[in-house]
Amino acid sequence: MVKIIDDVSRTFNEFLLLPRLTRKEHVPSNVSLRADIKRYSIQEDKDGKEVRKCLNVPFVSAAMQAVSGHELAIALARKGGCSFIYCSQPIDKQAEMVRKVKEHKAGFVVSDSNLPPCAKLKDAVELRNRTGHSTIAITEGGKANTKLYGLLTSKDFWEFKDDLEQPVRDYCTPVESLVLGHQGITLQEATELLWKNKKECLPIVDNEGNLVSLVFRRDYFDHKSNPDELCDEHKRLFVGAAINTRDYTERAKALVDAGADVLCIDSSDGYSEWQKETALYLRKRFGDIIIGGGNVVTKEGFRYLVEEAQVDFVKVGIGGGSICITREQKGIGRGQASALLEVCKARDEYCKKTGIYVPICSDGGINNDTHIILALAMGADFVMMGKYFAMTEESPTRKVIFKGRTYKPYWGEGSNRARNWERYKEGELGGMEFEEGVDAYVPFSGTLSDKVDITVAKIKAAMCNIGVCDLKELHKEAILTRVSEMTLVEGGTSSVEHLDRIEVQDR
Ligand code: MZP
Repeated sequence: MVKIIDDVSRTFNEFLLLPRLTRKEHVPSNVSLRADIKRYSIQEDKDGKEVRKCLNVPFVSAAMQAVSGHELAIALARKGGCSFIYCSQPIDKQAEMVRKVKEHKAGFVVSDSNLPPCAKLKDAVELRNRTGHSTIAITEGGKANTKLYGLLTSKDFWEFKDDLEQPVRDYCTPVESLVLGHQGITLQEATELLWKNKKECLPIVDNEGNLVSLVFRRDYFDHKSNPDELCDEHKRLFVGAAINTRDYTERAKALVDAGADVLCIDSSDGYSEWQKETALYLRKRFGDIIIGGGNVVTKEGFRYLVEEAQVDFVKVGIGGGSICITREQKGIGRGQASALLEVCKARDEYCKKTGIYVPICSDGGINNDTHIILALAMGADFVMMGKYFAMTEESPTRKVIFKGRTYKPYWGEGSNRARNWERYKEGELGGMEFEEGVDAYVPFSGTLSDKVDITVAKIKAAMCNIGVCDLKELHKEAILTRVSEMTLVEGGTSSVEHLDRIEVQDR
């Protein structure tokens, strides 16, 4: 006979947080958003023997083609979070993305807008529109790490006046006239050269004149203004990578060799023997590396991943993703709030019994900043987001304009579009009869840095209202209330006209 559990499946929108006493020390500058990402022993932590692995902000980006490429991973690590580079691509390409993040030296950018001298101005326009980068390196091979010929910027030609069939070699500033930095130069020295020569961009070359990287004047300030930057012990940016339960032996090795700090087993249903087999292999092969497992939505799933598979953190969520149709297609899943509350309770019980704390990641269904605050209050240590990041400048897709508004494409990993990569690898895909994700567009929301700053400000303000200064206190002190539909209506604006919906006429 089927078993029916008592409560209904609940979502974030059904809850609100109650304010608690705000003391004078509860100001945003005192609030820390550091979040554990690796299991640890409470006792060893108290004795000072444990070096806890933490994110500086509790956000990770979803392992999805439309989300976590190397540019987004760099931008997110600089804000204190971590990206999971997607595994729905060939192993060498994924490893290359990880490598690009690890090799990114703050302020030193490997040029990804390059053309050979014979390319035409129209190619430069096309490249600029595609990447949004206005400085193009002109190199002998048309790619980075070949001999530098010159630099072409938007100021060197006028798209609407010059003949776009002309070669870029006639318009760029040739290498002889450029101020150059030499490989090994420090960021401080490079910045001084930029200031002294009143330049915006300094190409760094090796002894043979090959382009190594570019230093931009604006990046210096950017670097200074990112105090939360998340790095490994060698001061390289922190990055994660997703793996699947099929080619994990080969893939994980390539990713670890490329420098991945965290491996996360990517599956919509992680309560499986494949997941256990994969996690145990990774632990045996790579020792102390951080391993994430999931996704689960029940306490049984949590216990299995923690006790049997011994993962370091557990990802919670099935069917709540903004592009996900798993629940419609298979009838499998659970409201994200219910799933999270049950799994976090199981985590706390496990911690009480064993003294081991296992971080929880709430994955999918974050529709606004309030949902992040609720997820953290419900016990999540950090949240994984797809749509939130797909909307930003740094996601790996091109902007499109539709009816005067700017959008970015966003598609699920279970959509045909995402799964197509395997066709190139092994010919026609066998066995895939239905999709679990859709192919969609999301509104463009600007740079990741600006977006994260606003979200962080809101979370810190809410934590001050609750009277807590860190996430552990939030887990202990938060009090949630369920909301009626009428409470939701009351919470919105009432009987006022929004300026953007009416035409204001000047008198
Ligand atoms: P969201 O932040 O866009 O709401 O959700 C992102 C999450 O949706 C991912 O981290 C992943 O767990 C899940 N996802 C990704 N693709 C699919 C799909 O095609 C999916 N069904 O459910």
